Amino acid sequence: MADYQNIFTQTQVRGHYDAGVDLPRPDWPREKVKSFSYLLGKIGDAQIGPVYLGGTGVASLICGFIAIEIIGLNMWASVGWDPIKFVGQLPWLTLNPPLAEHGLNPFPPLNEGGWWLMAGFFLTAAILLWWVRTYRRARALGLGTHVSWAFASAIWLYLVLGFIRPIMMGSWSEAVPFGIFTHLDWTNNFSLIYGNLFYNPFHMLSIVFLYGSTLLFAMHGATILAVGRYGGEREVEQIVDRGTASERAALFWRWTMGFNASMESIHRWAWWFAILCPLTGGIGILLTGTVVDNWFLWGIENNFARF
Ligand code: 07D
Ligand code: 07D
Repeated sequence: MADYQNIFTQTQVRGHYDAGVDLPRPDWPREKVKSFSYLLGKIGDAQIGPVYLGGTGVASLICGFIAIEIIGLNMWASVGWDPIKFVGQLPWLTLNPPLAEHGLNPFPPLNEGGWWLMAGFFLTAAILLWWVRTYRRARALGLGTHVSWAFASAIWLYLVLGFIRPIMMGSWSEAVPFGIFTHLDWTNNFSLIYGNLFYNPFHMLSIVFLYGSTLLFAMHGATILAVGRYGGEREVEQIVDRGTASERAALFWRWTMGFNASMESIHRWAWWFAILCPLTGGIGILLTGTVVDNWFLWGIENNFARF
């Protein structure tokens, strides 16, 4: 592409409308939406479109819409259909999973968890369909499927929390409620019930990769911005045509910490750190209540926790 944009660009470079690369098989009519936004151009690409809807995209949006409707209408009903209370109390409103007495019954009474199961079904369908969309769009463009596998890692934790672990525990009541503060309460209670999640080694690992991801992201983002004046944001070209930007970036990290990643490997570092955060987290949640009932006592048994 001929356009050049970075955070130091004072004027917005705006060429002709770019419909993207030609693909072997014609897909969605791409030329319908043709517009530019000055404000979007301030933070990224100014061009709006081409937007791809496609079968799985449309199906996902419909499922997502149904899930949000079920959750929203249940919340609204819980404040007696008062619109002011609905908006004012939104962060505290909730749609809870089935009561414990219903176990894994797939059809509990609607007001005792039936609506939650239905919303969960449609939300999960929406998320999985969106995953298929990321995979198929990547393939259609001849890309690797790295984004899809990263997304799959988040979906793994989501499925552990709301589907796999509840099934292993024999009750939907183990799952997370749909609600802003109630899902925080659930998280806090989960830690308390199972003897302090801090002593779960997989929670520790998940935190390592969460913190590590922000650190790597900050280091990489900062490095590339710092060498932007030497064209360093054209990272891939710098792998094969090592201009002064890449050399300076590498030297900076060798000077300051003795080692530098390469223009290519830094993205693998970032990808693995991001993926390992929910991957290890999901393992930790799956073990809780199934294999280990109290992480603090488990820590004492394994000689790393002390009274
Ligand atoms: C910035 C990309 C944009 C995405 C956003 C999220 C919704 C929910 C509400 C149905 C980084 C959009 C939110 C569509 C609509 C209703 C009622 C991503 C960015 C802005 N949480 N959590 C939040 C979810 C769990 C925890 C915020 C989802 C676990 C803690 C938001 C899930 C546990 C804190 C949210 C999920 C847990 C939050 C901001 C699913 C352990 C906070 C999220 C599907 C992992 C923070 C009030 C964000 C907060 C927060 C959404 C699961 C813990 C509402 C969709 C059960 C401790 N969570 N969460 O920016 O401010 O993500 O809460 O699994 O402190 Mg959570
Ligand atoms: C939630 C993956 C699912 C999301 C998906 C997205 C939509 C929205 C909308 C487009 C985030 C779907 C999106 C539907 C579409 C729009 C607008 C990923 C999700 C598929 N903890 N903790 C973690 C810390 C404590 C607890 C992970 C720190 C306490 C529980 C993380 C601290 C207690 C769980 C982490 C701390 C406790 C966790 C999450 C400090 C509470 C989990 C990683 C400093 C009092 C989860 C093993 C992640 C986990 C988890 C960090 C403390 C409880 C590393 C830093 C002791 C129950 N905690 N935590 O990627 O995996 O989440 O644990 O105190 O389940 Mg914790």
